[in-house]
Amino acid sequence: MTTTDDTTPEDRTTALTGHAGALAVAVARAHGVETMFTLSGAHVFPMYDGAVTADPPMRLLDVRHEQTAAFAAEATGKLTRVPGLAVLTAGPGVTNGVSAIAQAQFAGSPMVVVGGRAPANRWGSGSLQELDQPPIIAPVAKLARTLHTAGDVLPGLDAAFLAARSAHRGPAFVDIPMDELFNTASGPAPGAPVPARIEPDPDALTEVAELLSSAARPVLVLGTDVWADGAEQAALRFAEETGMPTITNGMGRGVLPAGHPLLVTKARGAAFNGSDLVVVVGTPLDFRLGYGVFGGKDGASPAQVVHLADSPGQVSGHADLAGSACGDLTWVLDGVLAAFQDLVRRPDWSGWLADLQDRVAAASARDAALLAAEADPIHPARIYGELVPRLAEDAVVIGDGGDFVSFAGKFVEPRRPGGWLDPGPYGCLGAGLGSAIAARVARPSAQVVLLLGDGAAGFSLMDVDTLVRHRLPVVMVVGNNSAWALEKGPMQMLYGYDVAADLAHRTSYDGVVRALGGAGETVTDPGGIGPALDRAFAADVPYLVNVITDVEAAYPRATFGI
Ligand SMILES: Cc1ncc(C[n+]2csc(CCOP(=O)(O)OP(=O)(O)O)c2C)c(N)n1
Ligand SMILES: [Mg+2]
Repeated sequence: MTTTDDTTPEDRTTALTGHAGALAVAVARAHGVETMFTLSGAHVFPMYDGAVTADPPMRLLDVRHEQTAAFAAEATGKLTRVPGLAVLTAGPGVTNGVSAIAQAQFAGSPMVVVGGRAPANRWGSGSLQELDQPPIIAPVAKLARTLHTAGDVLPGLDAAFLAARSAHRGPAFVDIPMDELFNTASGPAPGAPVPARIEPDPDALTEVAELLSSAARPVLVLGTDVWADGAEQAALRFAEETGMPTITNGMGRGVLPAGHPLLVTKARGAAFNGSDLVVVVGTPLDFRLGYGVFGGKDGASPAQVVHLADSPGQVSGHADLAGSACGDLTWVLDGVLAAFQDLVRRPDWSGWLADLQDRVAAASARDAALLAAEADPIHPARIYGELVPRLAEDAVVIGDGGDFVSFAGKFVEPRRPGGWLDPGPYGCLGAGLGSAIAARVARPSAQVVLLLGDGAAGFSLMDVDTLVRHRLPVVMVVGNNSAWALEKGPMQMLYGYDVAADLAHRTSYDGVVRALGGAGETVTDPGGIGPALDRAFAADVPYLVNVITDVEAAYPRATFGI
């Protein structure tokens, strides 16, 4: 690729000339991309040539299944808040990435997928993998379009990155016909514009502050977009200055660190049932939050609900809202706080907070017994009893599974934001290895712990091969209950029997990892978990601790999300 400086004083633009793959890499780099996740296909070769000939080269991370490439891009977006980039070859490469793209759309994760596409000059003649892909992707992405010519790549991909990075964030997809991807074009260097911050309506902020000042038992909920929007400091400030009891979910976990006196996630039921005002920030009012209805049991009135969102389209359309505001979440939170502090009436919530704190303490005491359980077969909680004290402050913990991951949500309380990855509202099994690869790359010196149900493990474990080839050590822990437990329990409950819910007895998932060049061990005795984890953290290869757990120890679930 050549770069020319057009240095007339009036027009100091830099022009790029190169094949479309090189131009695409230049755009991605301008938007902060450092790694291209991919699985080979001739339709996208120029993307690789663009990566290896760039100065400096862009890192290529080649995986064993396109779902892993796409989940790695999604996790990169979540962890770094810079769009992750997946390059998927035409046809099946792209369709294998659809679940991860949908997951990114549901979770608001910034990512860009560049798809290969059958050549334009043969379109309609039946060339290999000739599939019109944007119509398949459009329902699950912010943007899905074909860049028809090499000349479209600079502006088209720049626009895709801008869409992915703009609130509400999400996936953007482009495909480029193979003949055009090999073609040369030139154009102005990508501007990589920074998305404009959305200004909230000041009147809406004042109304929310007024609702807050007349609340007796408020609760604050902080979700994924607080982190995605870079509002974690504003959110902590808001919680601490108002003194509101706070519950976190998704990537909002860790905004109030574990043990923070205002963090009442462990008293969630009592907080929501007893509250008269729930202020939900940066997360949809979906099944995870009772569809936005809090309390109202036994003839009591439900709590009033305020929804604060990162963009207009995210404000709930189905919930009965007492107030709402949208925009850049730092501005929203600081704006509500300033308006609240201007009000004469500053309510005293200390009694309400103290009551919830007592409940948190009681719940923690109850948990302590489970975390130390000596049961045989092993209770999954015991794994967290051993893992949590071994986690460093900057650990990245990834959950991929059913009940096993629900237990993680209950027992692993992050000490800082940006280190907890769960599947989010799309709930797609199989993100595990892709997320672990992304985490190891994004946080080279942090602990990376991947928690896998034995069922979930089957979706992506072959990509341990990728960890091995690219020398990416991570710690994997399988909660091996020989079942799809999160489905087995409900089916038993509904039918009194279950089918299609059992897995092979005590499969050696650590053996799979060893066969692929990593290491690991099976643990059947509760006392063996801690030492096995120590060996896993000390290993310099991917290491899987396969813990045989009790299938009867189901997660006590209040909702199945339907
Ligand atoms: C791609 C995908 N397929 C199926 C499901 C439905 N599902 C949700 S949880 C679950 C069971 C997971 O089993 P496992 O990973 O072993 O965890 P466990 O519940 O046994 O702890 C299934 C099948 C899903 N969420 N995603
Ligand atoms: Mg299982």
